[in-house]
Amino acid sequence: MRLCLINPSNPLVSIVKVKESRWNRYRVWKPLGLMVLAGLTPPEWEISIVDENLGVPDYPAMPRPDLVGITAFTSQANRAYEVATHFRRLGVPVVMGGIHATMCLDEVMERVDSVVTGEAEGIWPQVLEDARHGCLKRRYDGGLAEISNVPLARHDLLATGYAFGAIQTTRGCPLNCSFCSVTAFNGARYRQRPIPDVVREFQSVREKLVLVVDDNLIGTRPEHVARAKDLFRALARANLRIQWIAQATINFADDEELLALAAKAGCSGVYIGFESLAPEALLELGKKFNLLKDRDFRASVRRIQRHNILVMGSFIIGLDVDEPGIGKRIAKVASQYGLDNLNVLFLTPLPGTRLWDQMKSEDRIALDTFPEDWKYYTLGFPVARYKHLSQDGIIQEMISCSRNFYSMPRILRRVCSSLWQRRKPLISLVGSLSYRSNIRQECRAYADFKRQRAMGTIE
Ligand code: B12
Ligand code: SF4
Repeated sequence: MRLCLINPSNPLVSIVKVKESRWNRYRVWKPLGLMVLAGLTPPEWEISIVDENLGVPDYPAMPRPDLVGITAFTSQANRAYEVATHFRRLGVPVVMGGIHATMCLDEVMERVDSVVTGEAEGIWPQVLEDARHGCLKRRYDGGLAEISNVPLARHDLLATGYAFGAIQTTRGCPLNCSFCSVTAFNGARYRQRPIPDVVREFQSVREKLVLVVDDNLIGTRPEHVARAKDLFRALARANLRIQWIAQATINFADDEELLALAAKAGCSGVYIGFESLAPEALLELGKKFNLLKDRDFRASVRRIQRHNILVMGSFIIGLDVDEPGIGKRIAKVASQYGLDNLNVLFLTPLPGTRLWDQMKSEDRIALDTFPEDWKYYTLGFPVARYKHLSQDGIIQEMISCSRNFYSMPRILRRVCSSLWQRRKPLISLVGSLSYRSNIRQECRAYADFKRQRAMGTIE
């Protein structure tokens, strides 16, 4: 029995096009969900994983699979349906799962043979068994997995073409920020994989750089932080010689022991969601961790960097408080905080989030011809109506932010300061150049977007 697992590409997401720019190699993360599915699949199945981000294969020339499994974020849904149509025409049953299938069940059910909602661990063996007997059900629900049942992902199946390996150690987030799908999808309970499993999985990763995909590696409560420390101690003991990057909330900066252990375990960078400069916006988004009254962000960032850990910050543009000039202000504040890299995203209502419900009720979703418009839900296009910024205006703000933060003088200043502080100047330089190389591609994408809108393809 042949199983083909597919991660569809989105042609509008330039950062994942490895062949277009060699810098993109440092920004592509492996489709870990499919590697976990492969880990759950019994040995009688011959498995192949196709990541279209590394190039779309000649599907008709491939050996005919007995079952196709497709994953998709919302932004990949259109392409997922094209791929599904191809295989269904050949009579191959297609199962789709992942976040979009869970949030837009009815839409997906119309386009594939079977849909798996939620996490797959508890249900995938049953799906395969039914497929083997030719009696796939239209819908399965995996709910939330028992975290100790998460298998080791099959890192051997996607062995080349990536600079980074990927690993997950926790699921779920209690913070439930209005724009984010994680609490709706993975639940509010912070579930932690057993530390020995995580260490074993790290040992099976071939890359020397790894991205830990957890939404918040250290969690929010003292017991979460204690577990993170235990994990870091175990990783350090295992002496893996792997450098890794993770996502965390700003409270990462508040515990010197945690920072020292993380660095010893191989942490070389951390993504932190700052989201907004305005406290009222943070309140609206529900990001209470960033709201501590006496928090000095510059000092917090510096404390992390002192442990030789780079800090990548992410902000949202298009919040109700954002007015013309916001792009430059974000770039300036990010520089004042001393961030090594900056990632700015358009406020985007993703299905299943509180923001979606709110914007829908206020008739503020501008791009709503679905499923076609899902391809713009990359957080890289303005898909909503923003309070103080027109569509053209917000695009200009985004470009001005990137050009300011990634101007050559600012990049050099950052590299010099990391040299001076004996941090990782090379990684900082590669990261910045990767972002900078993308600005031109982004401008082209915005120009196409505006052209299509003017032609009436987009409202
Ligand atoms: C790593 C990651 C990325 C990586 C992508 C890696 C990859 N190729 O998968 C990068 C950095 C590239 C990325 C990019 C983006 N991401 Co992202 N990302 C994540 C993150 C943090 C972890 C995903 C992960 O690996 N999870 C671990 C695996 C094991 O879980 P899983 O993929 O969910 O798979 C499980 C189930 O879903 C299910 N399943 C999944 N697929 C299938 C398929 C079948 C057939 C079956 C049966 C089951 C099944 O089984 C798996 C095991 O339980 C999630 C947050 C999250 N917690 O999910 C956001 C998240 C998925 N990303 C999100 C977004 C919005 C994006 C972007 C659109 C915007 C952006 N700039 O961040 C881009 C778009 C990329 C694109 N190609 O279009 C949103 C998606 C929301 C939505 N409705 O689509 C999330 C949920 C974060 C959020 N804030 O809401 N992302
Ligand atoms: S944005 Fe981060 S902190 Fe907020 S709900 Fe999502 S994962 Fe949790």
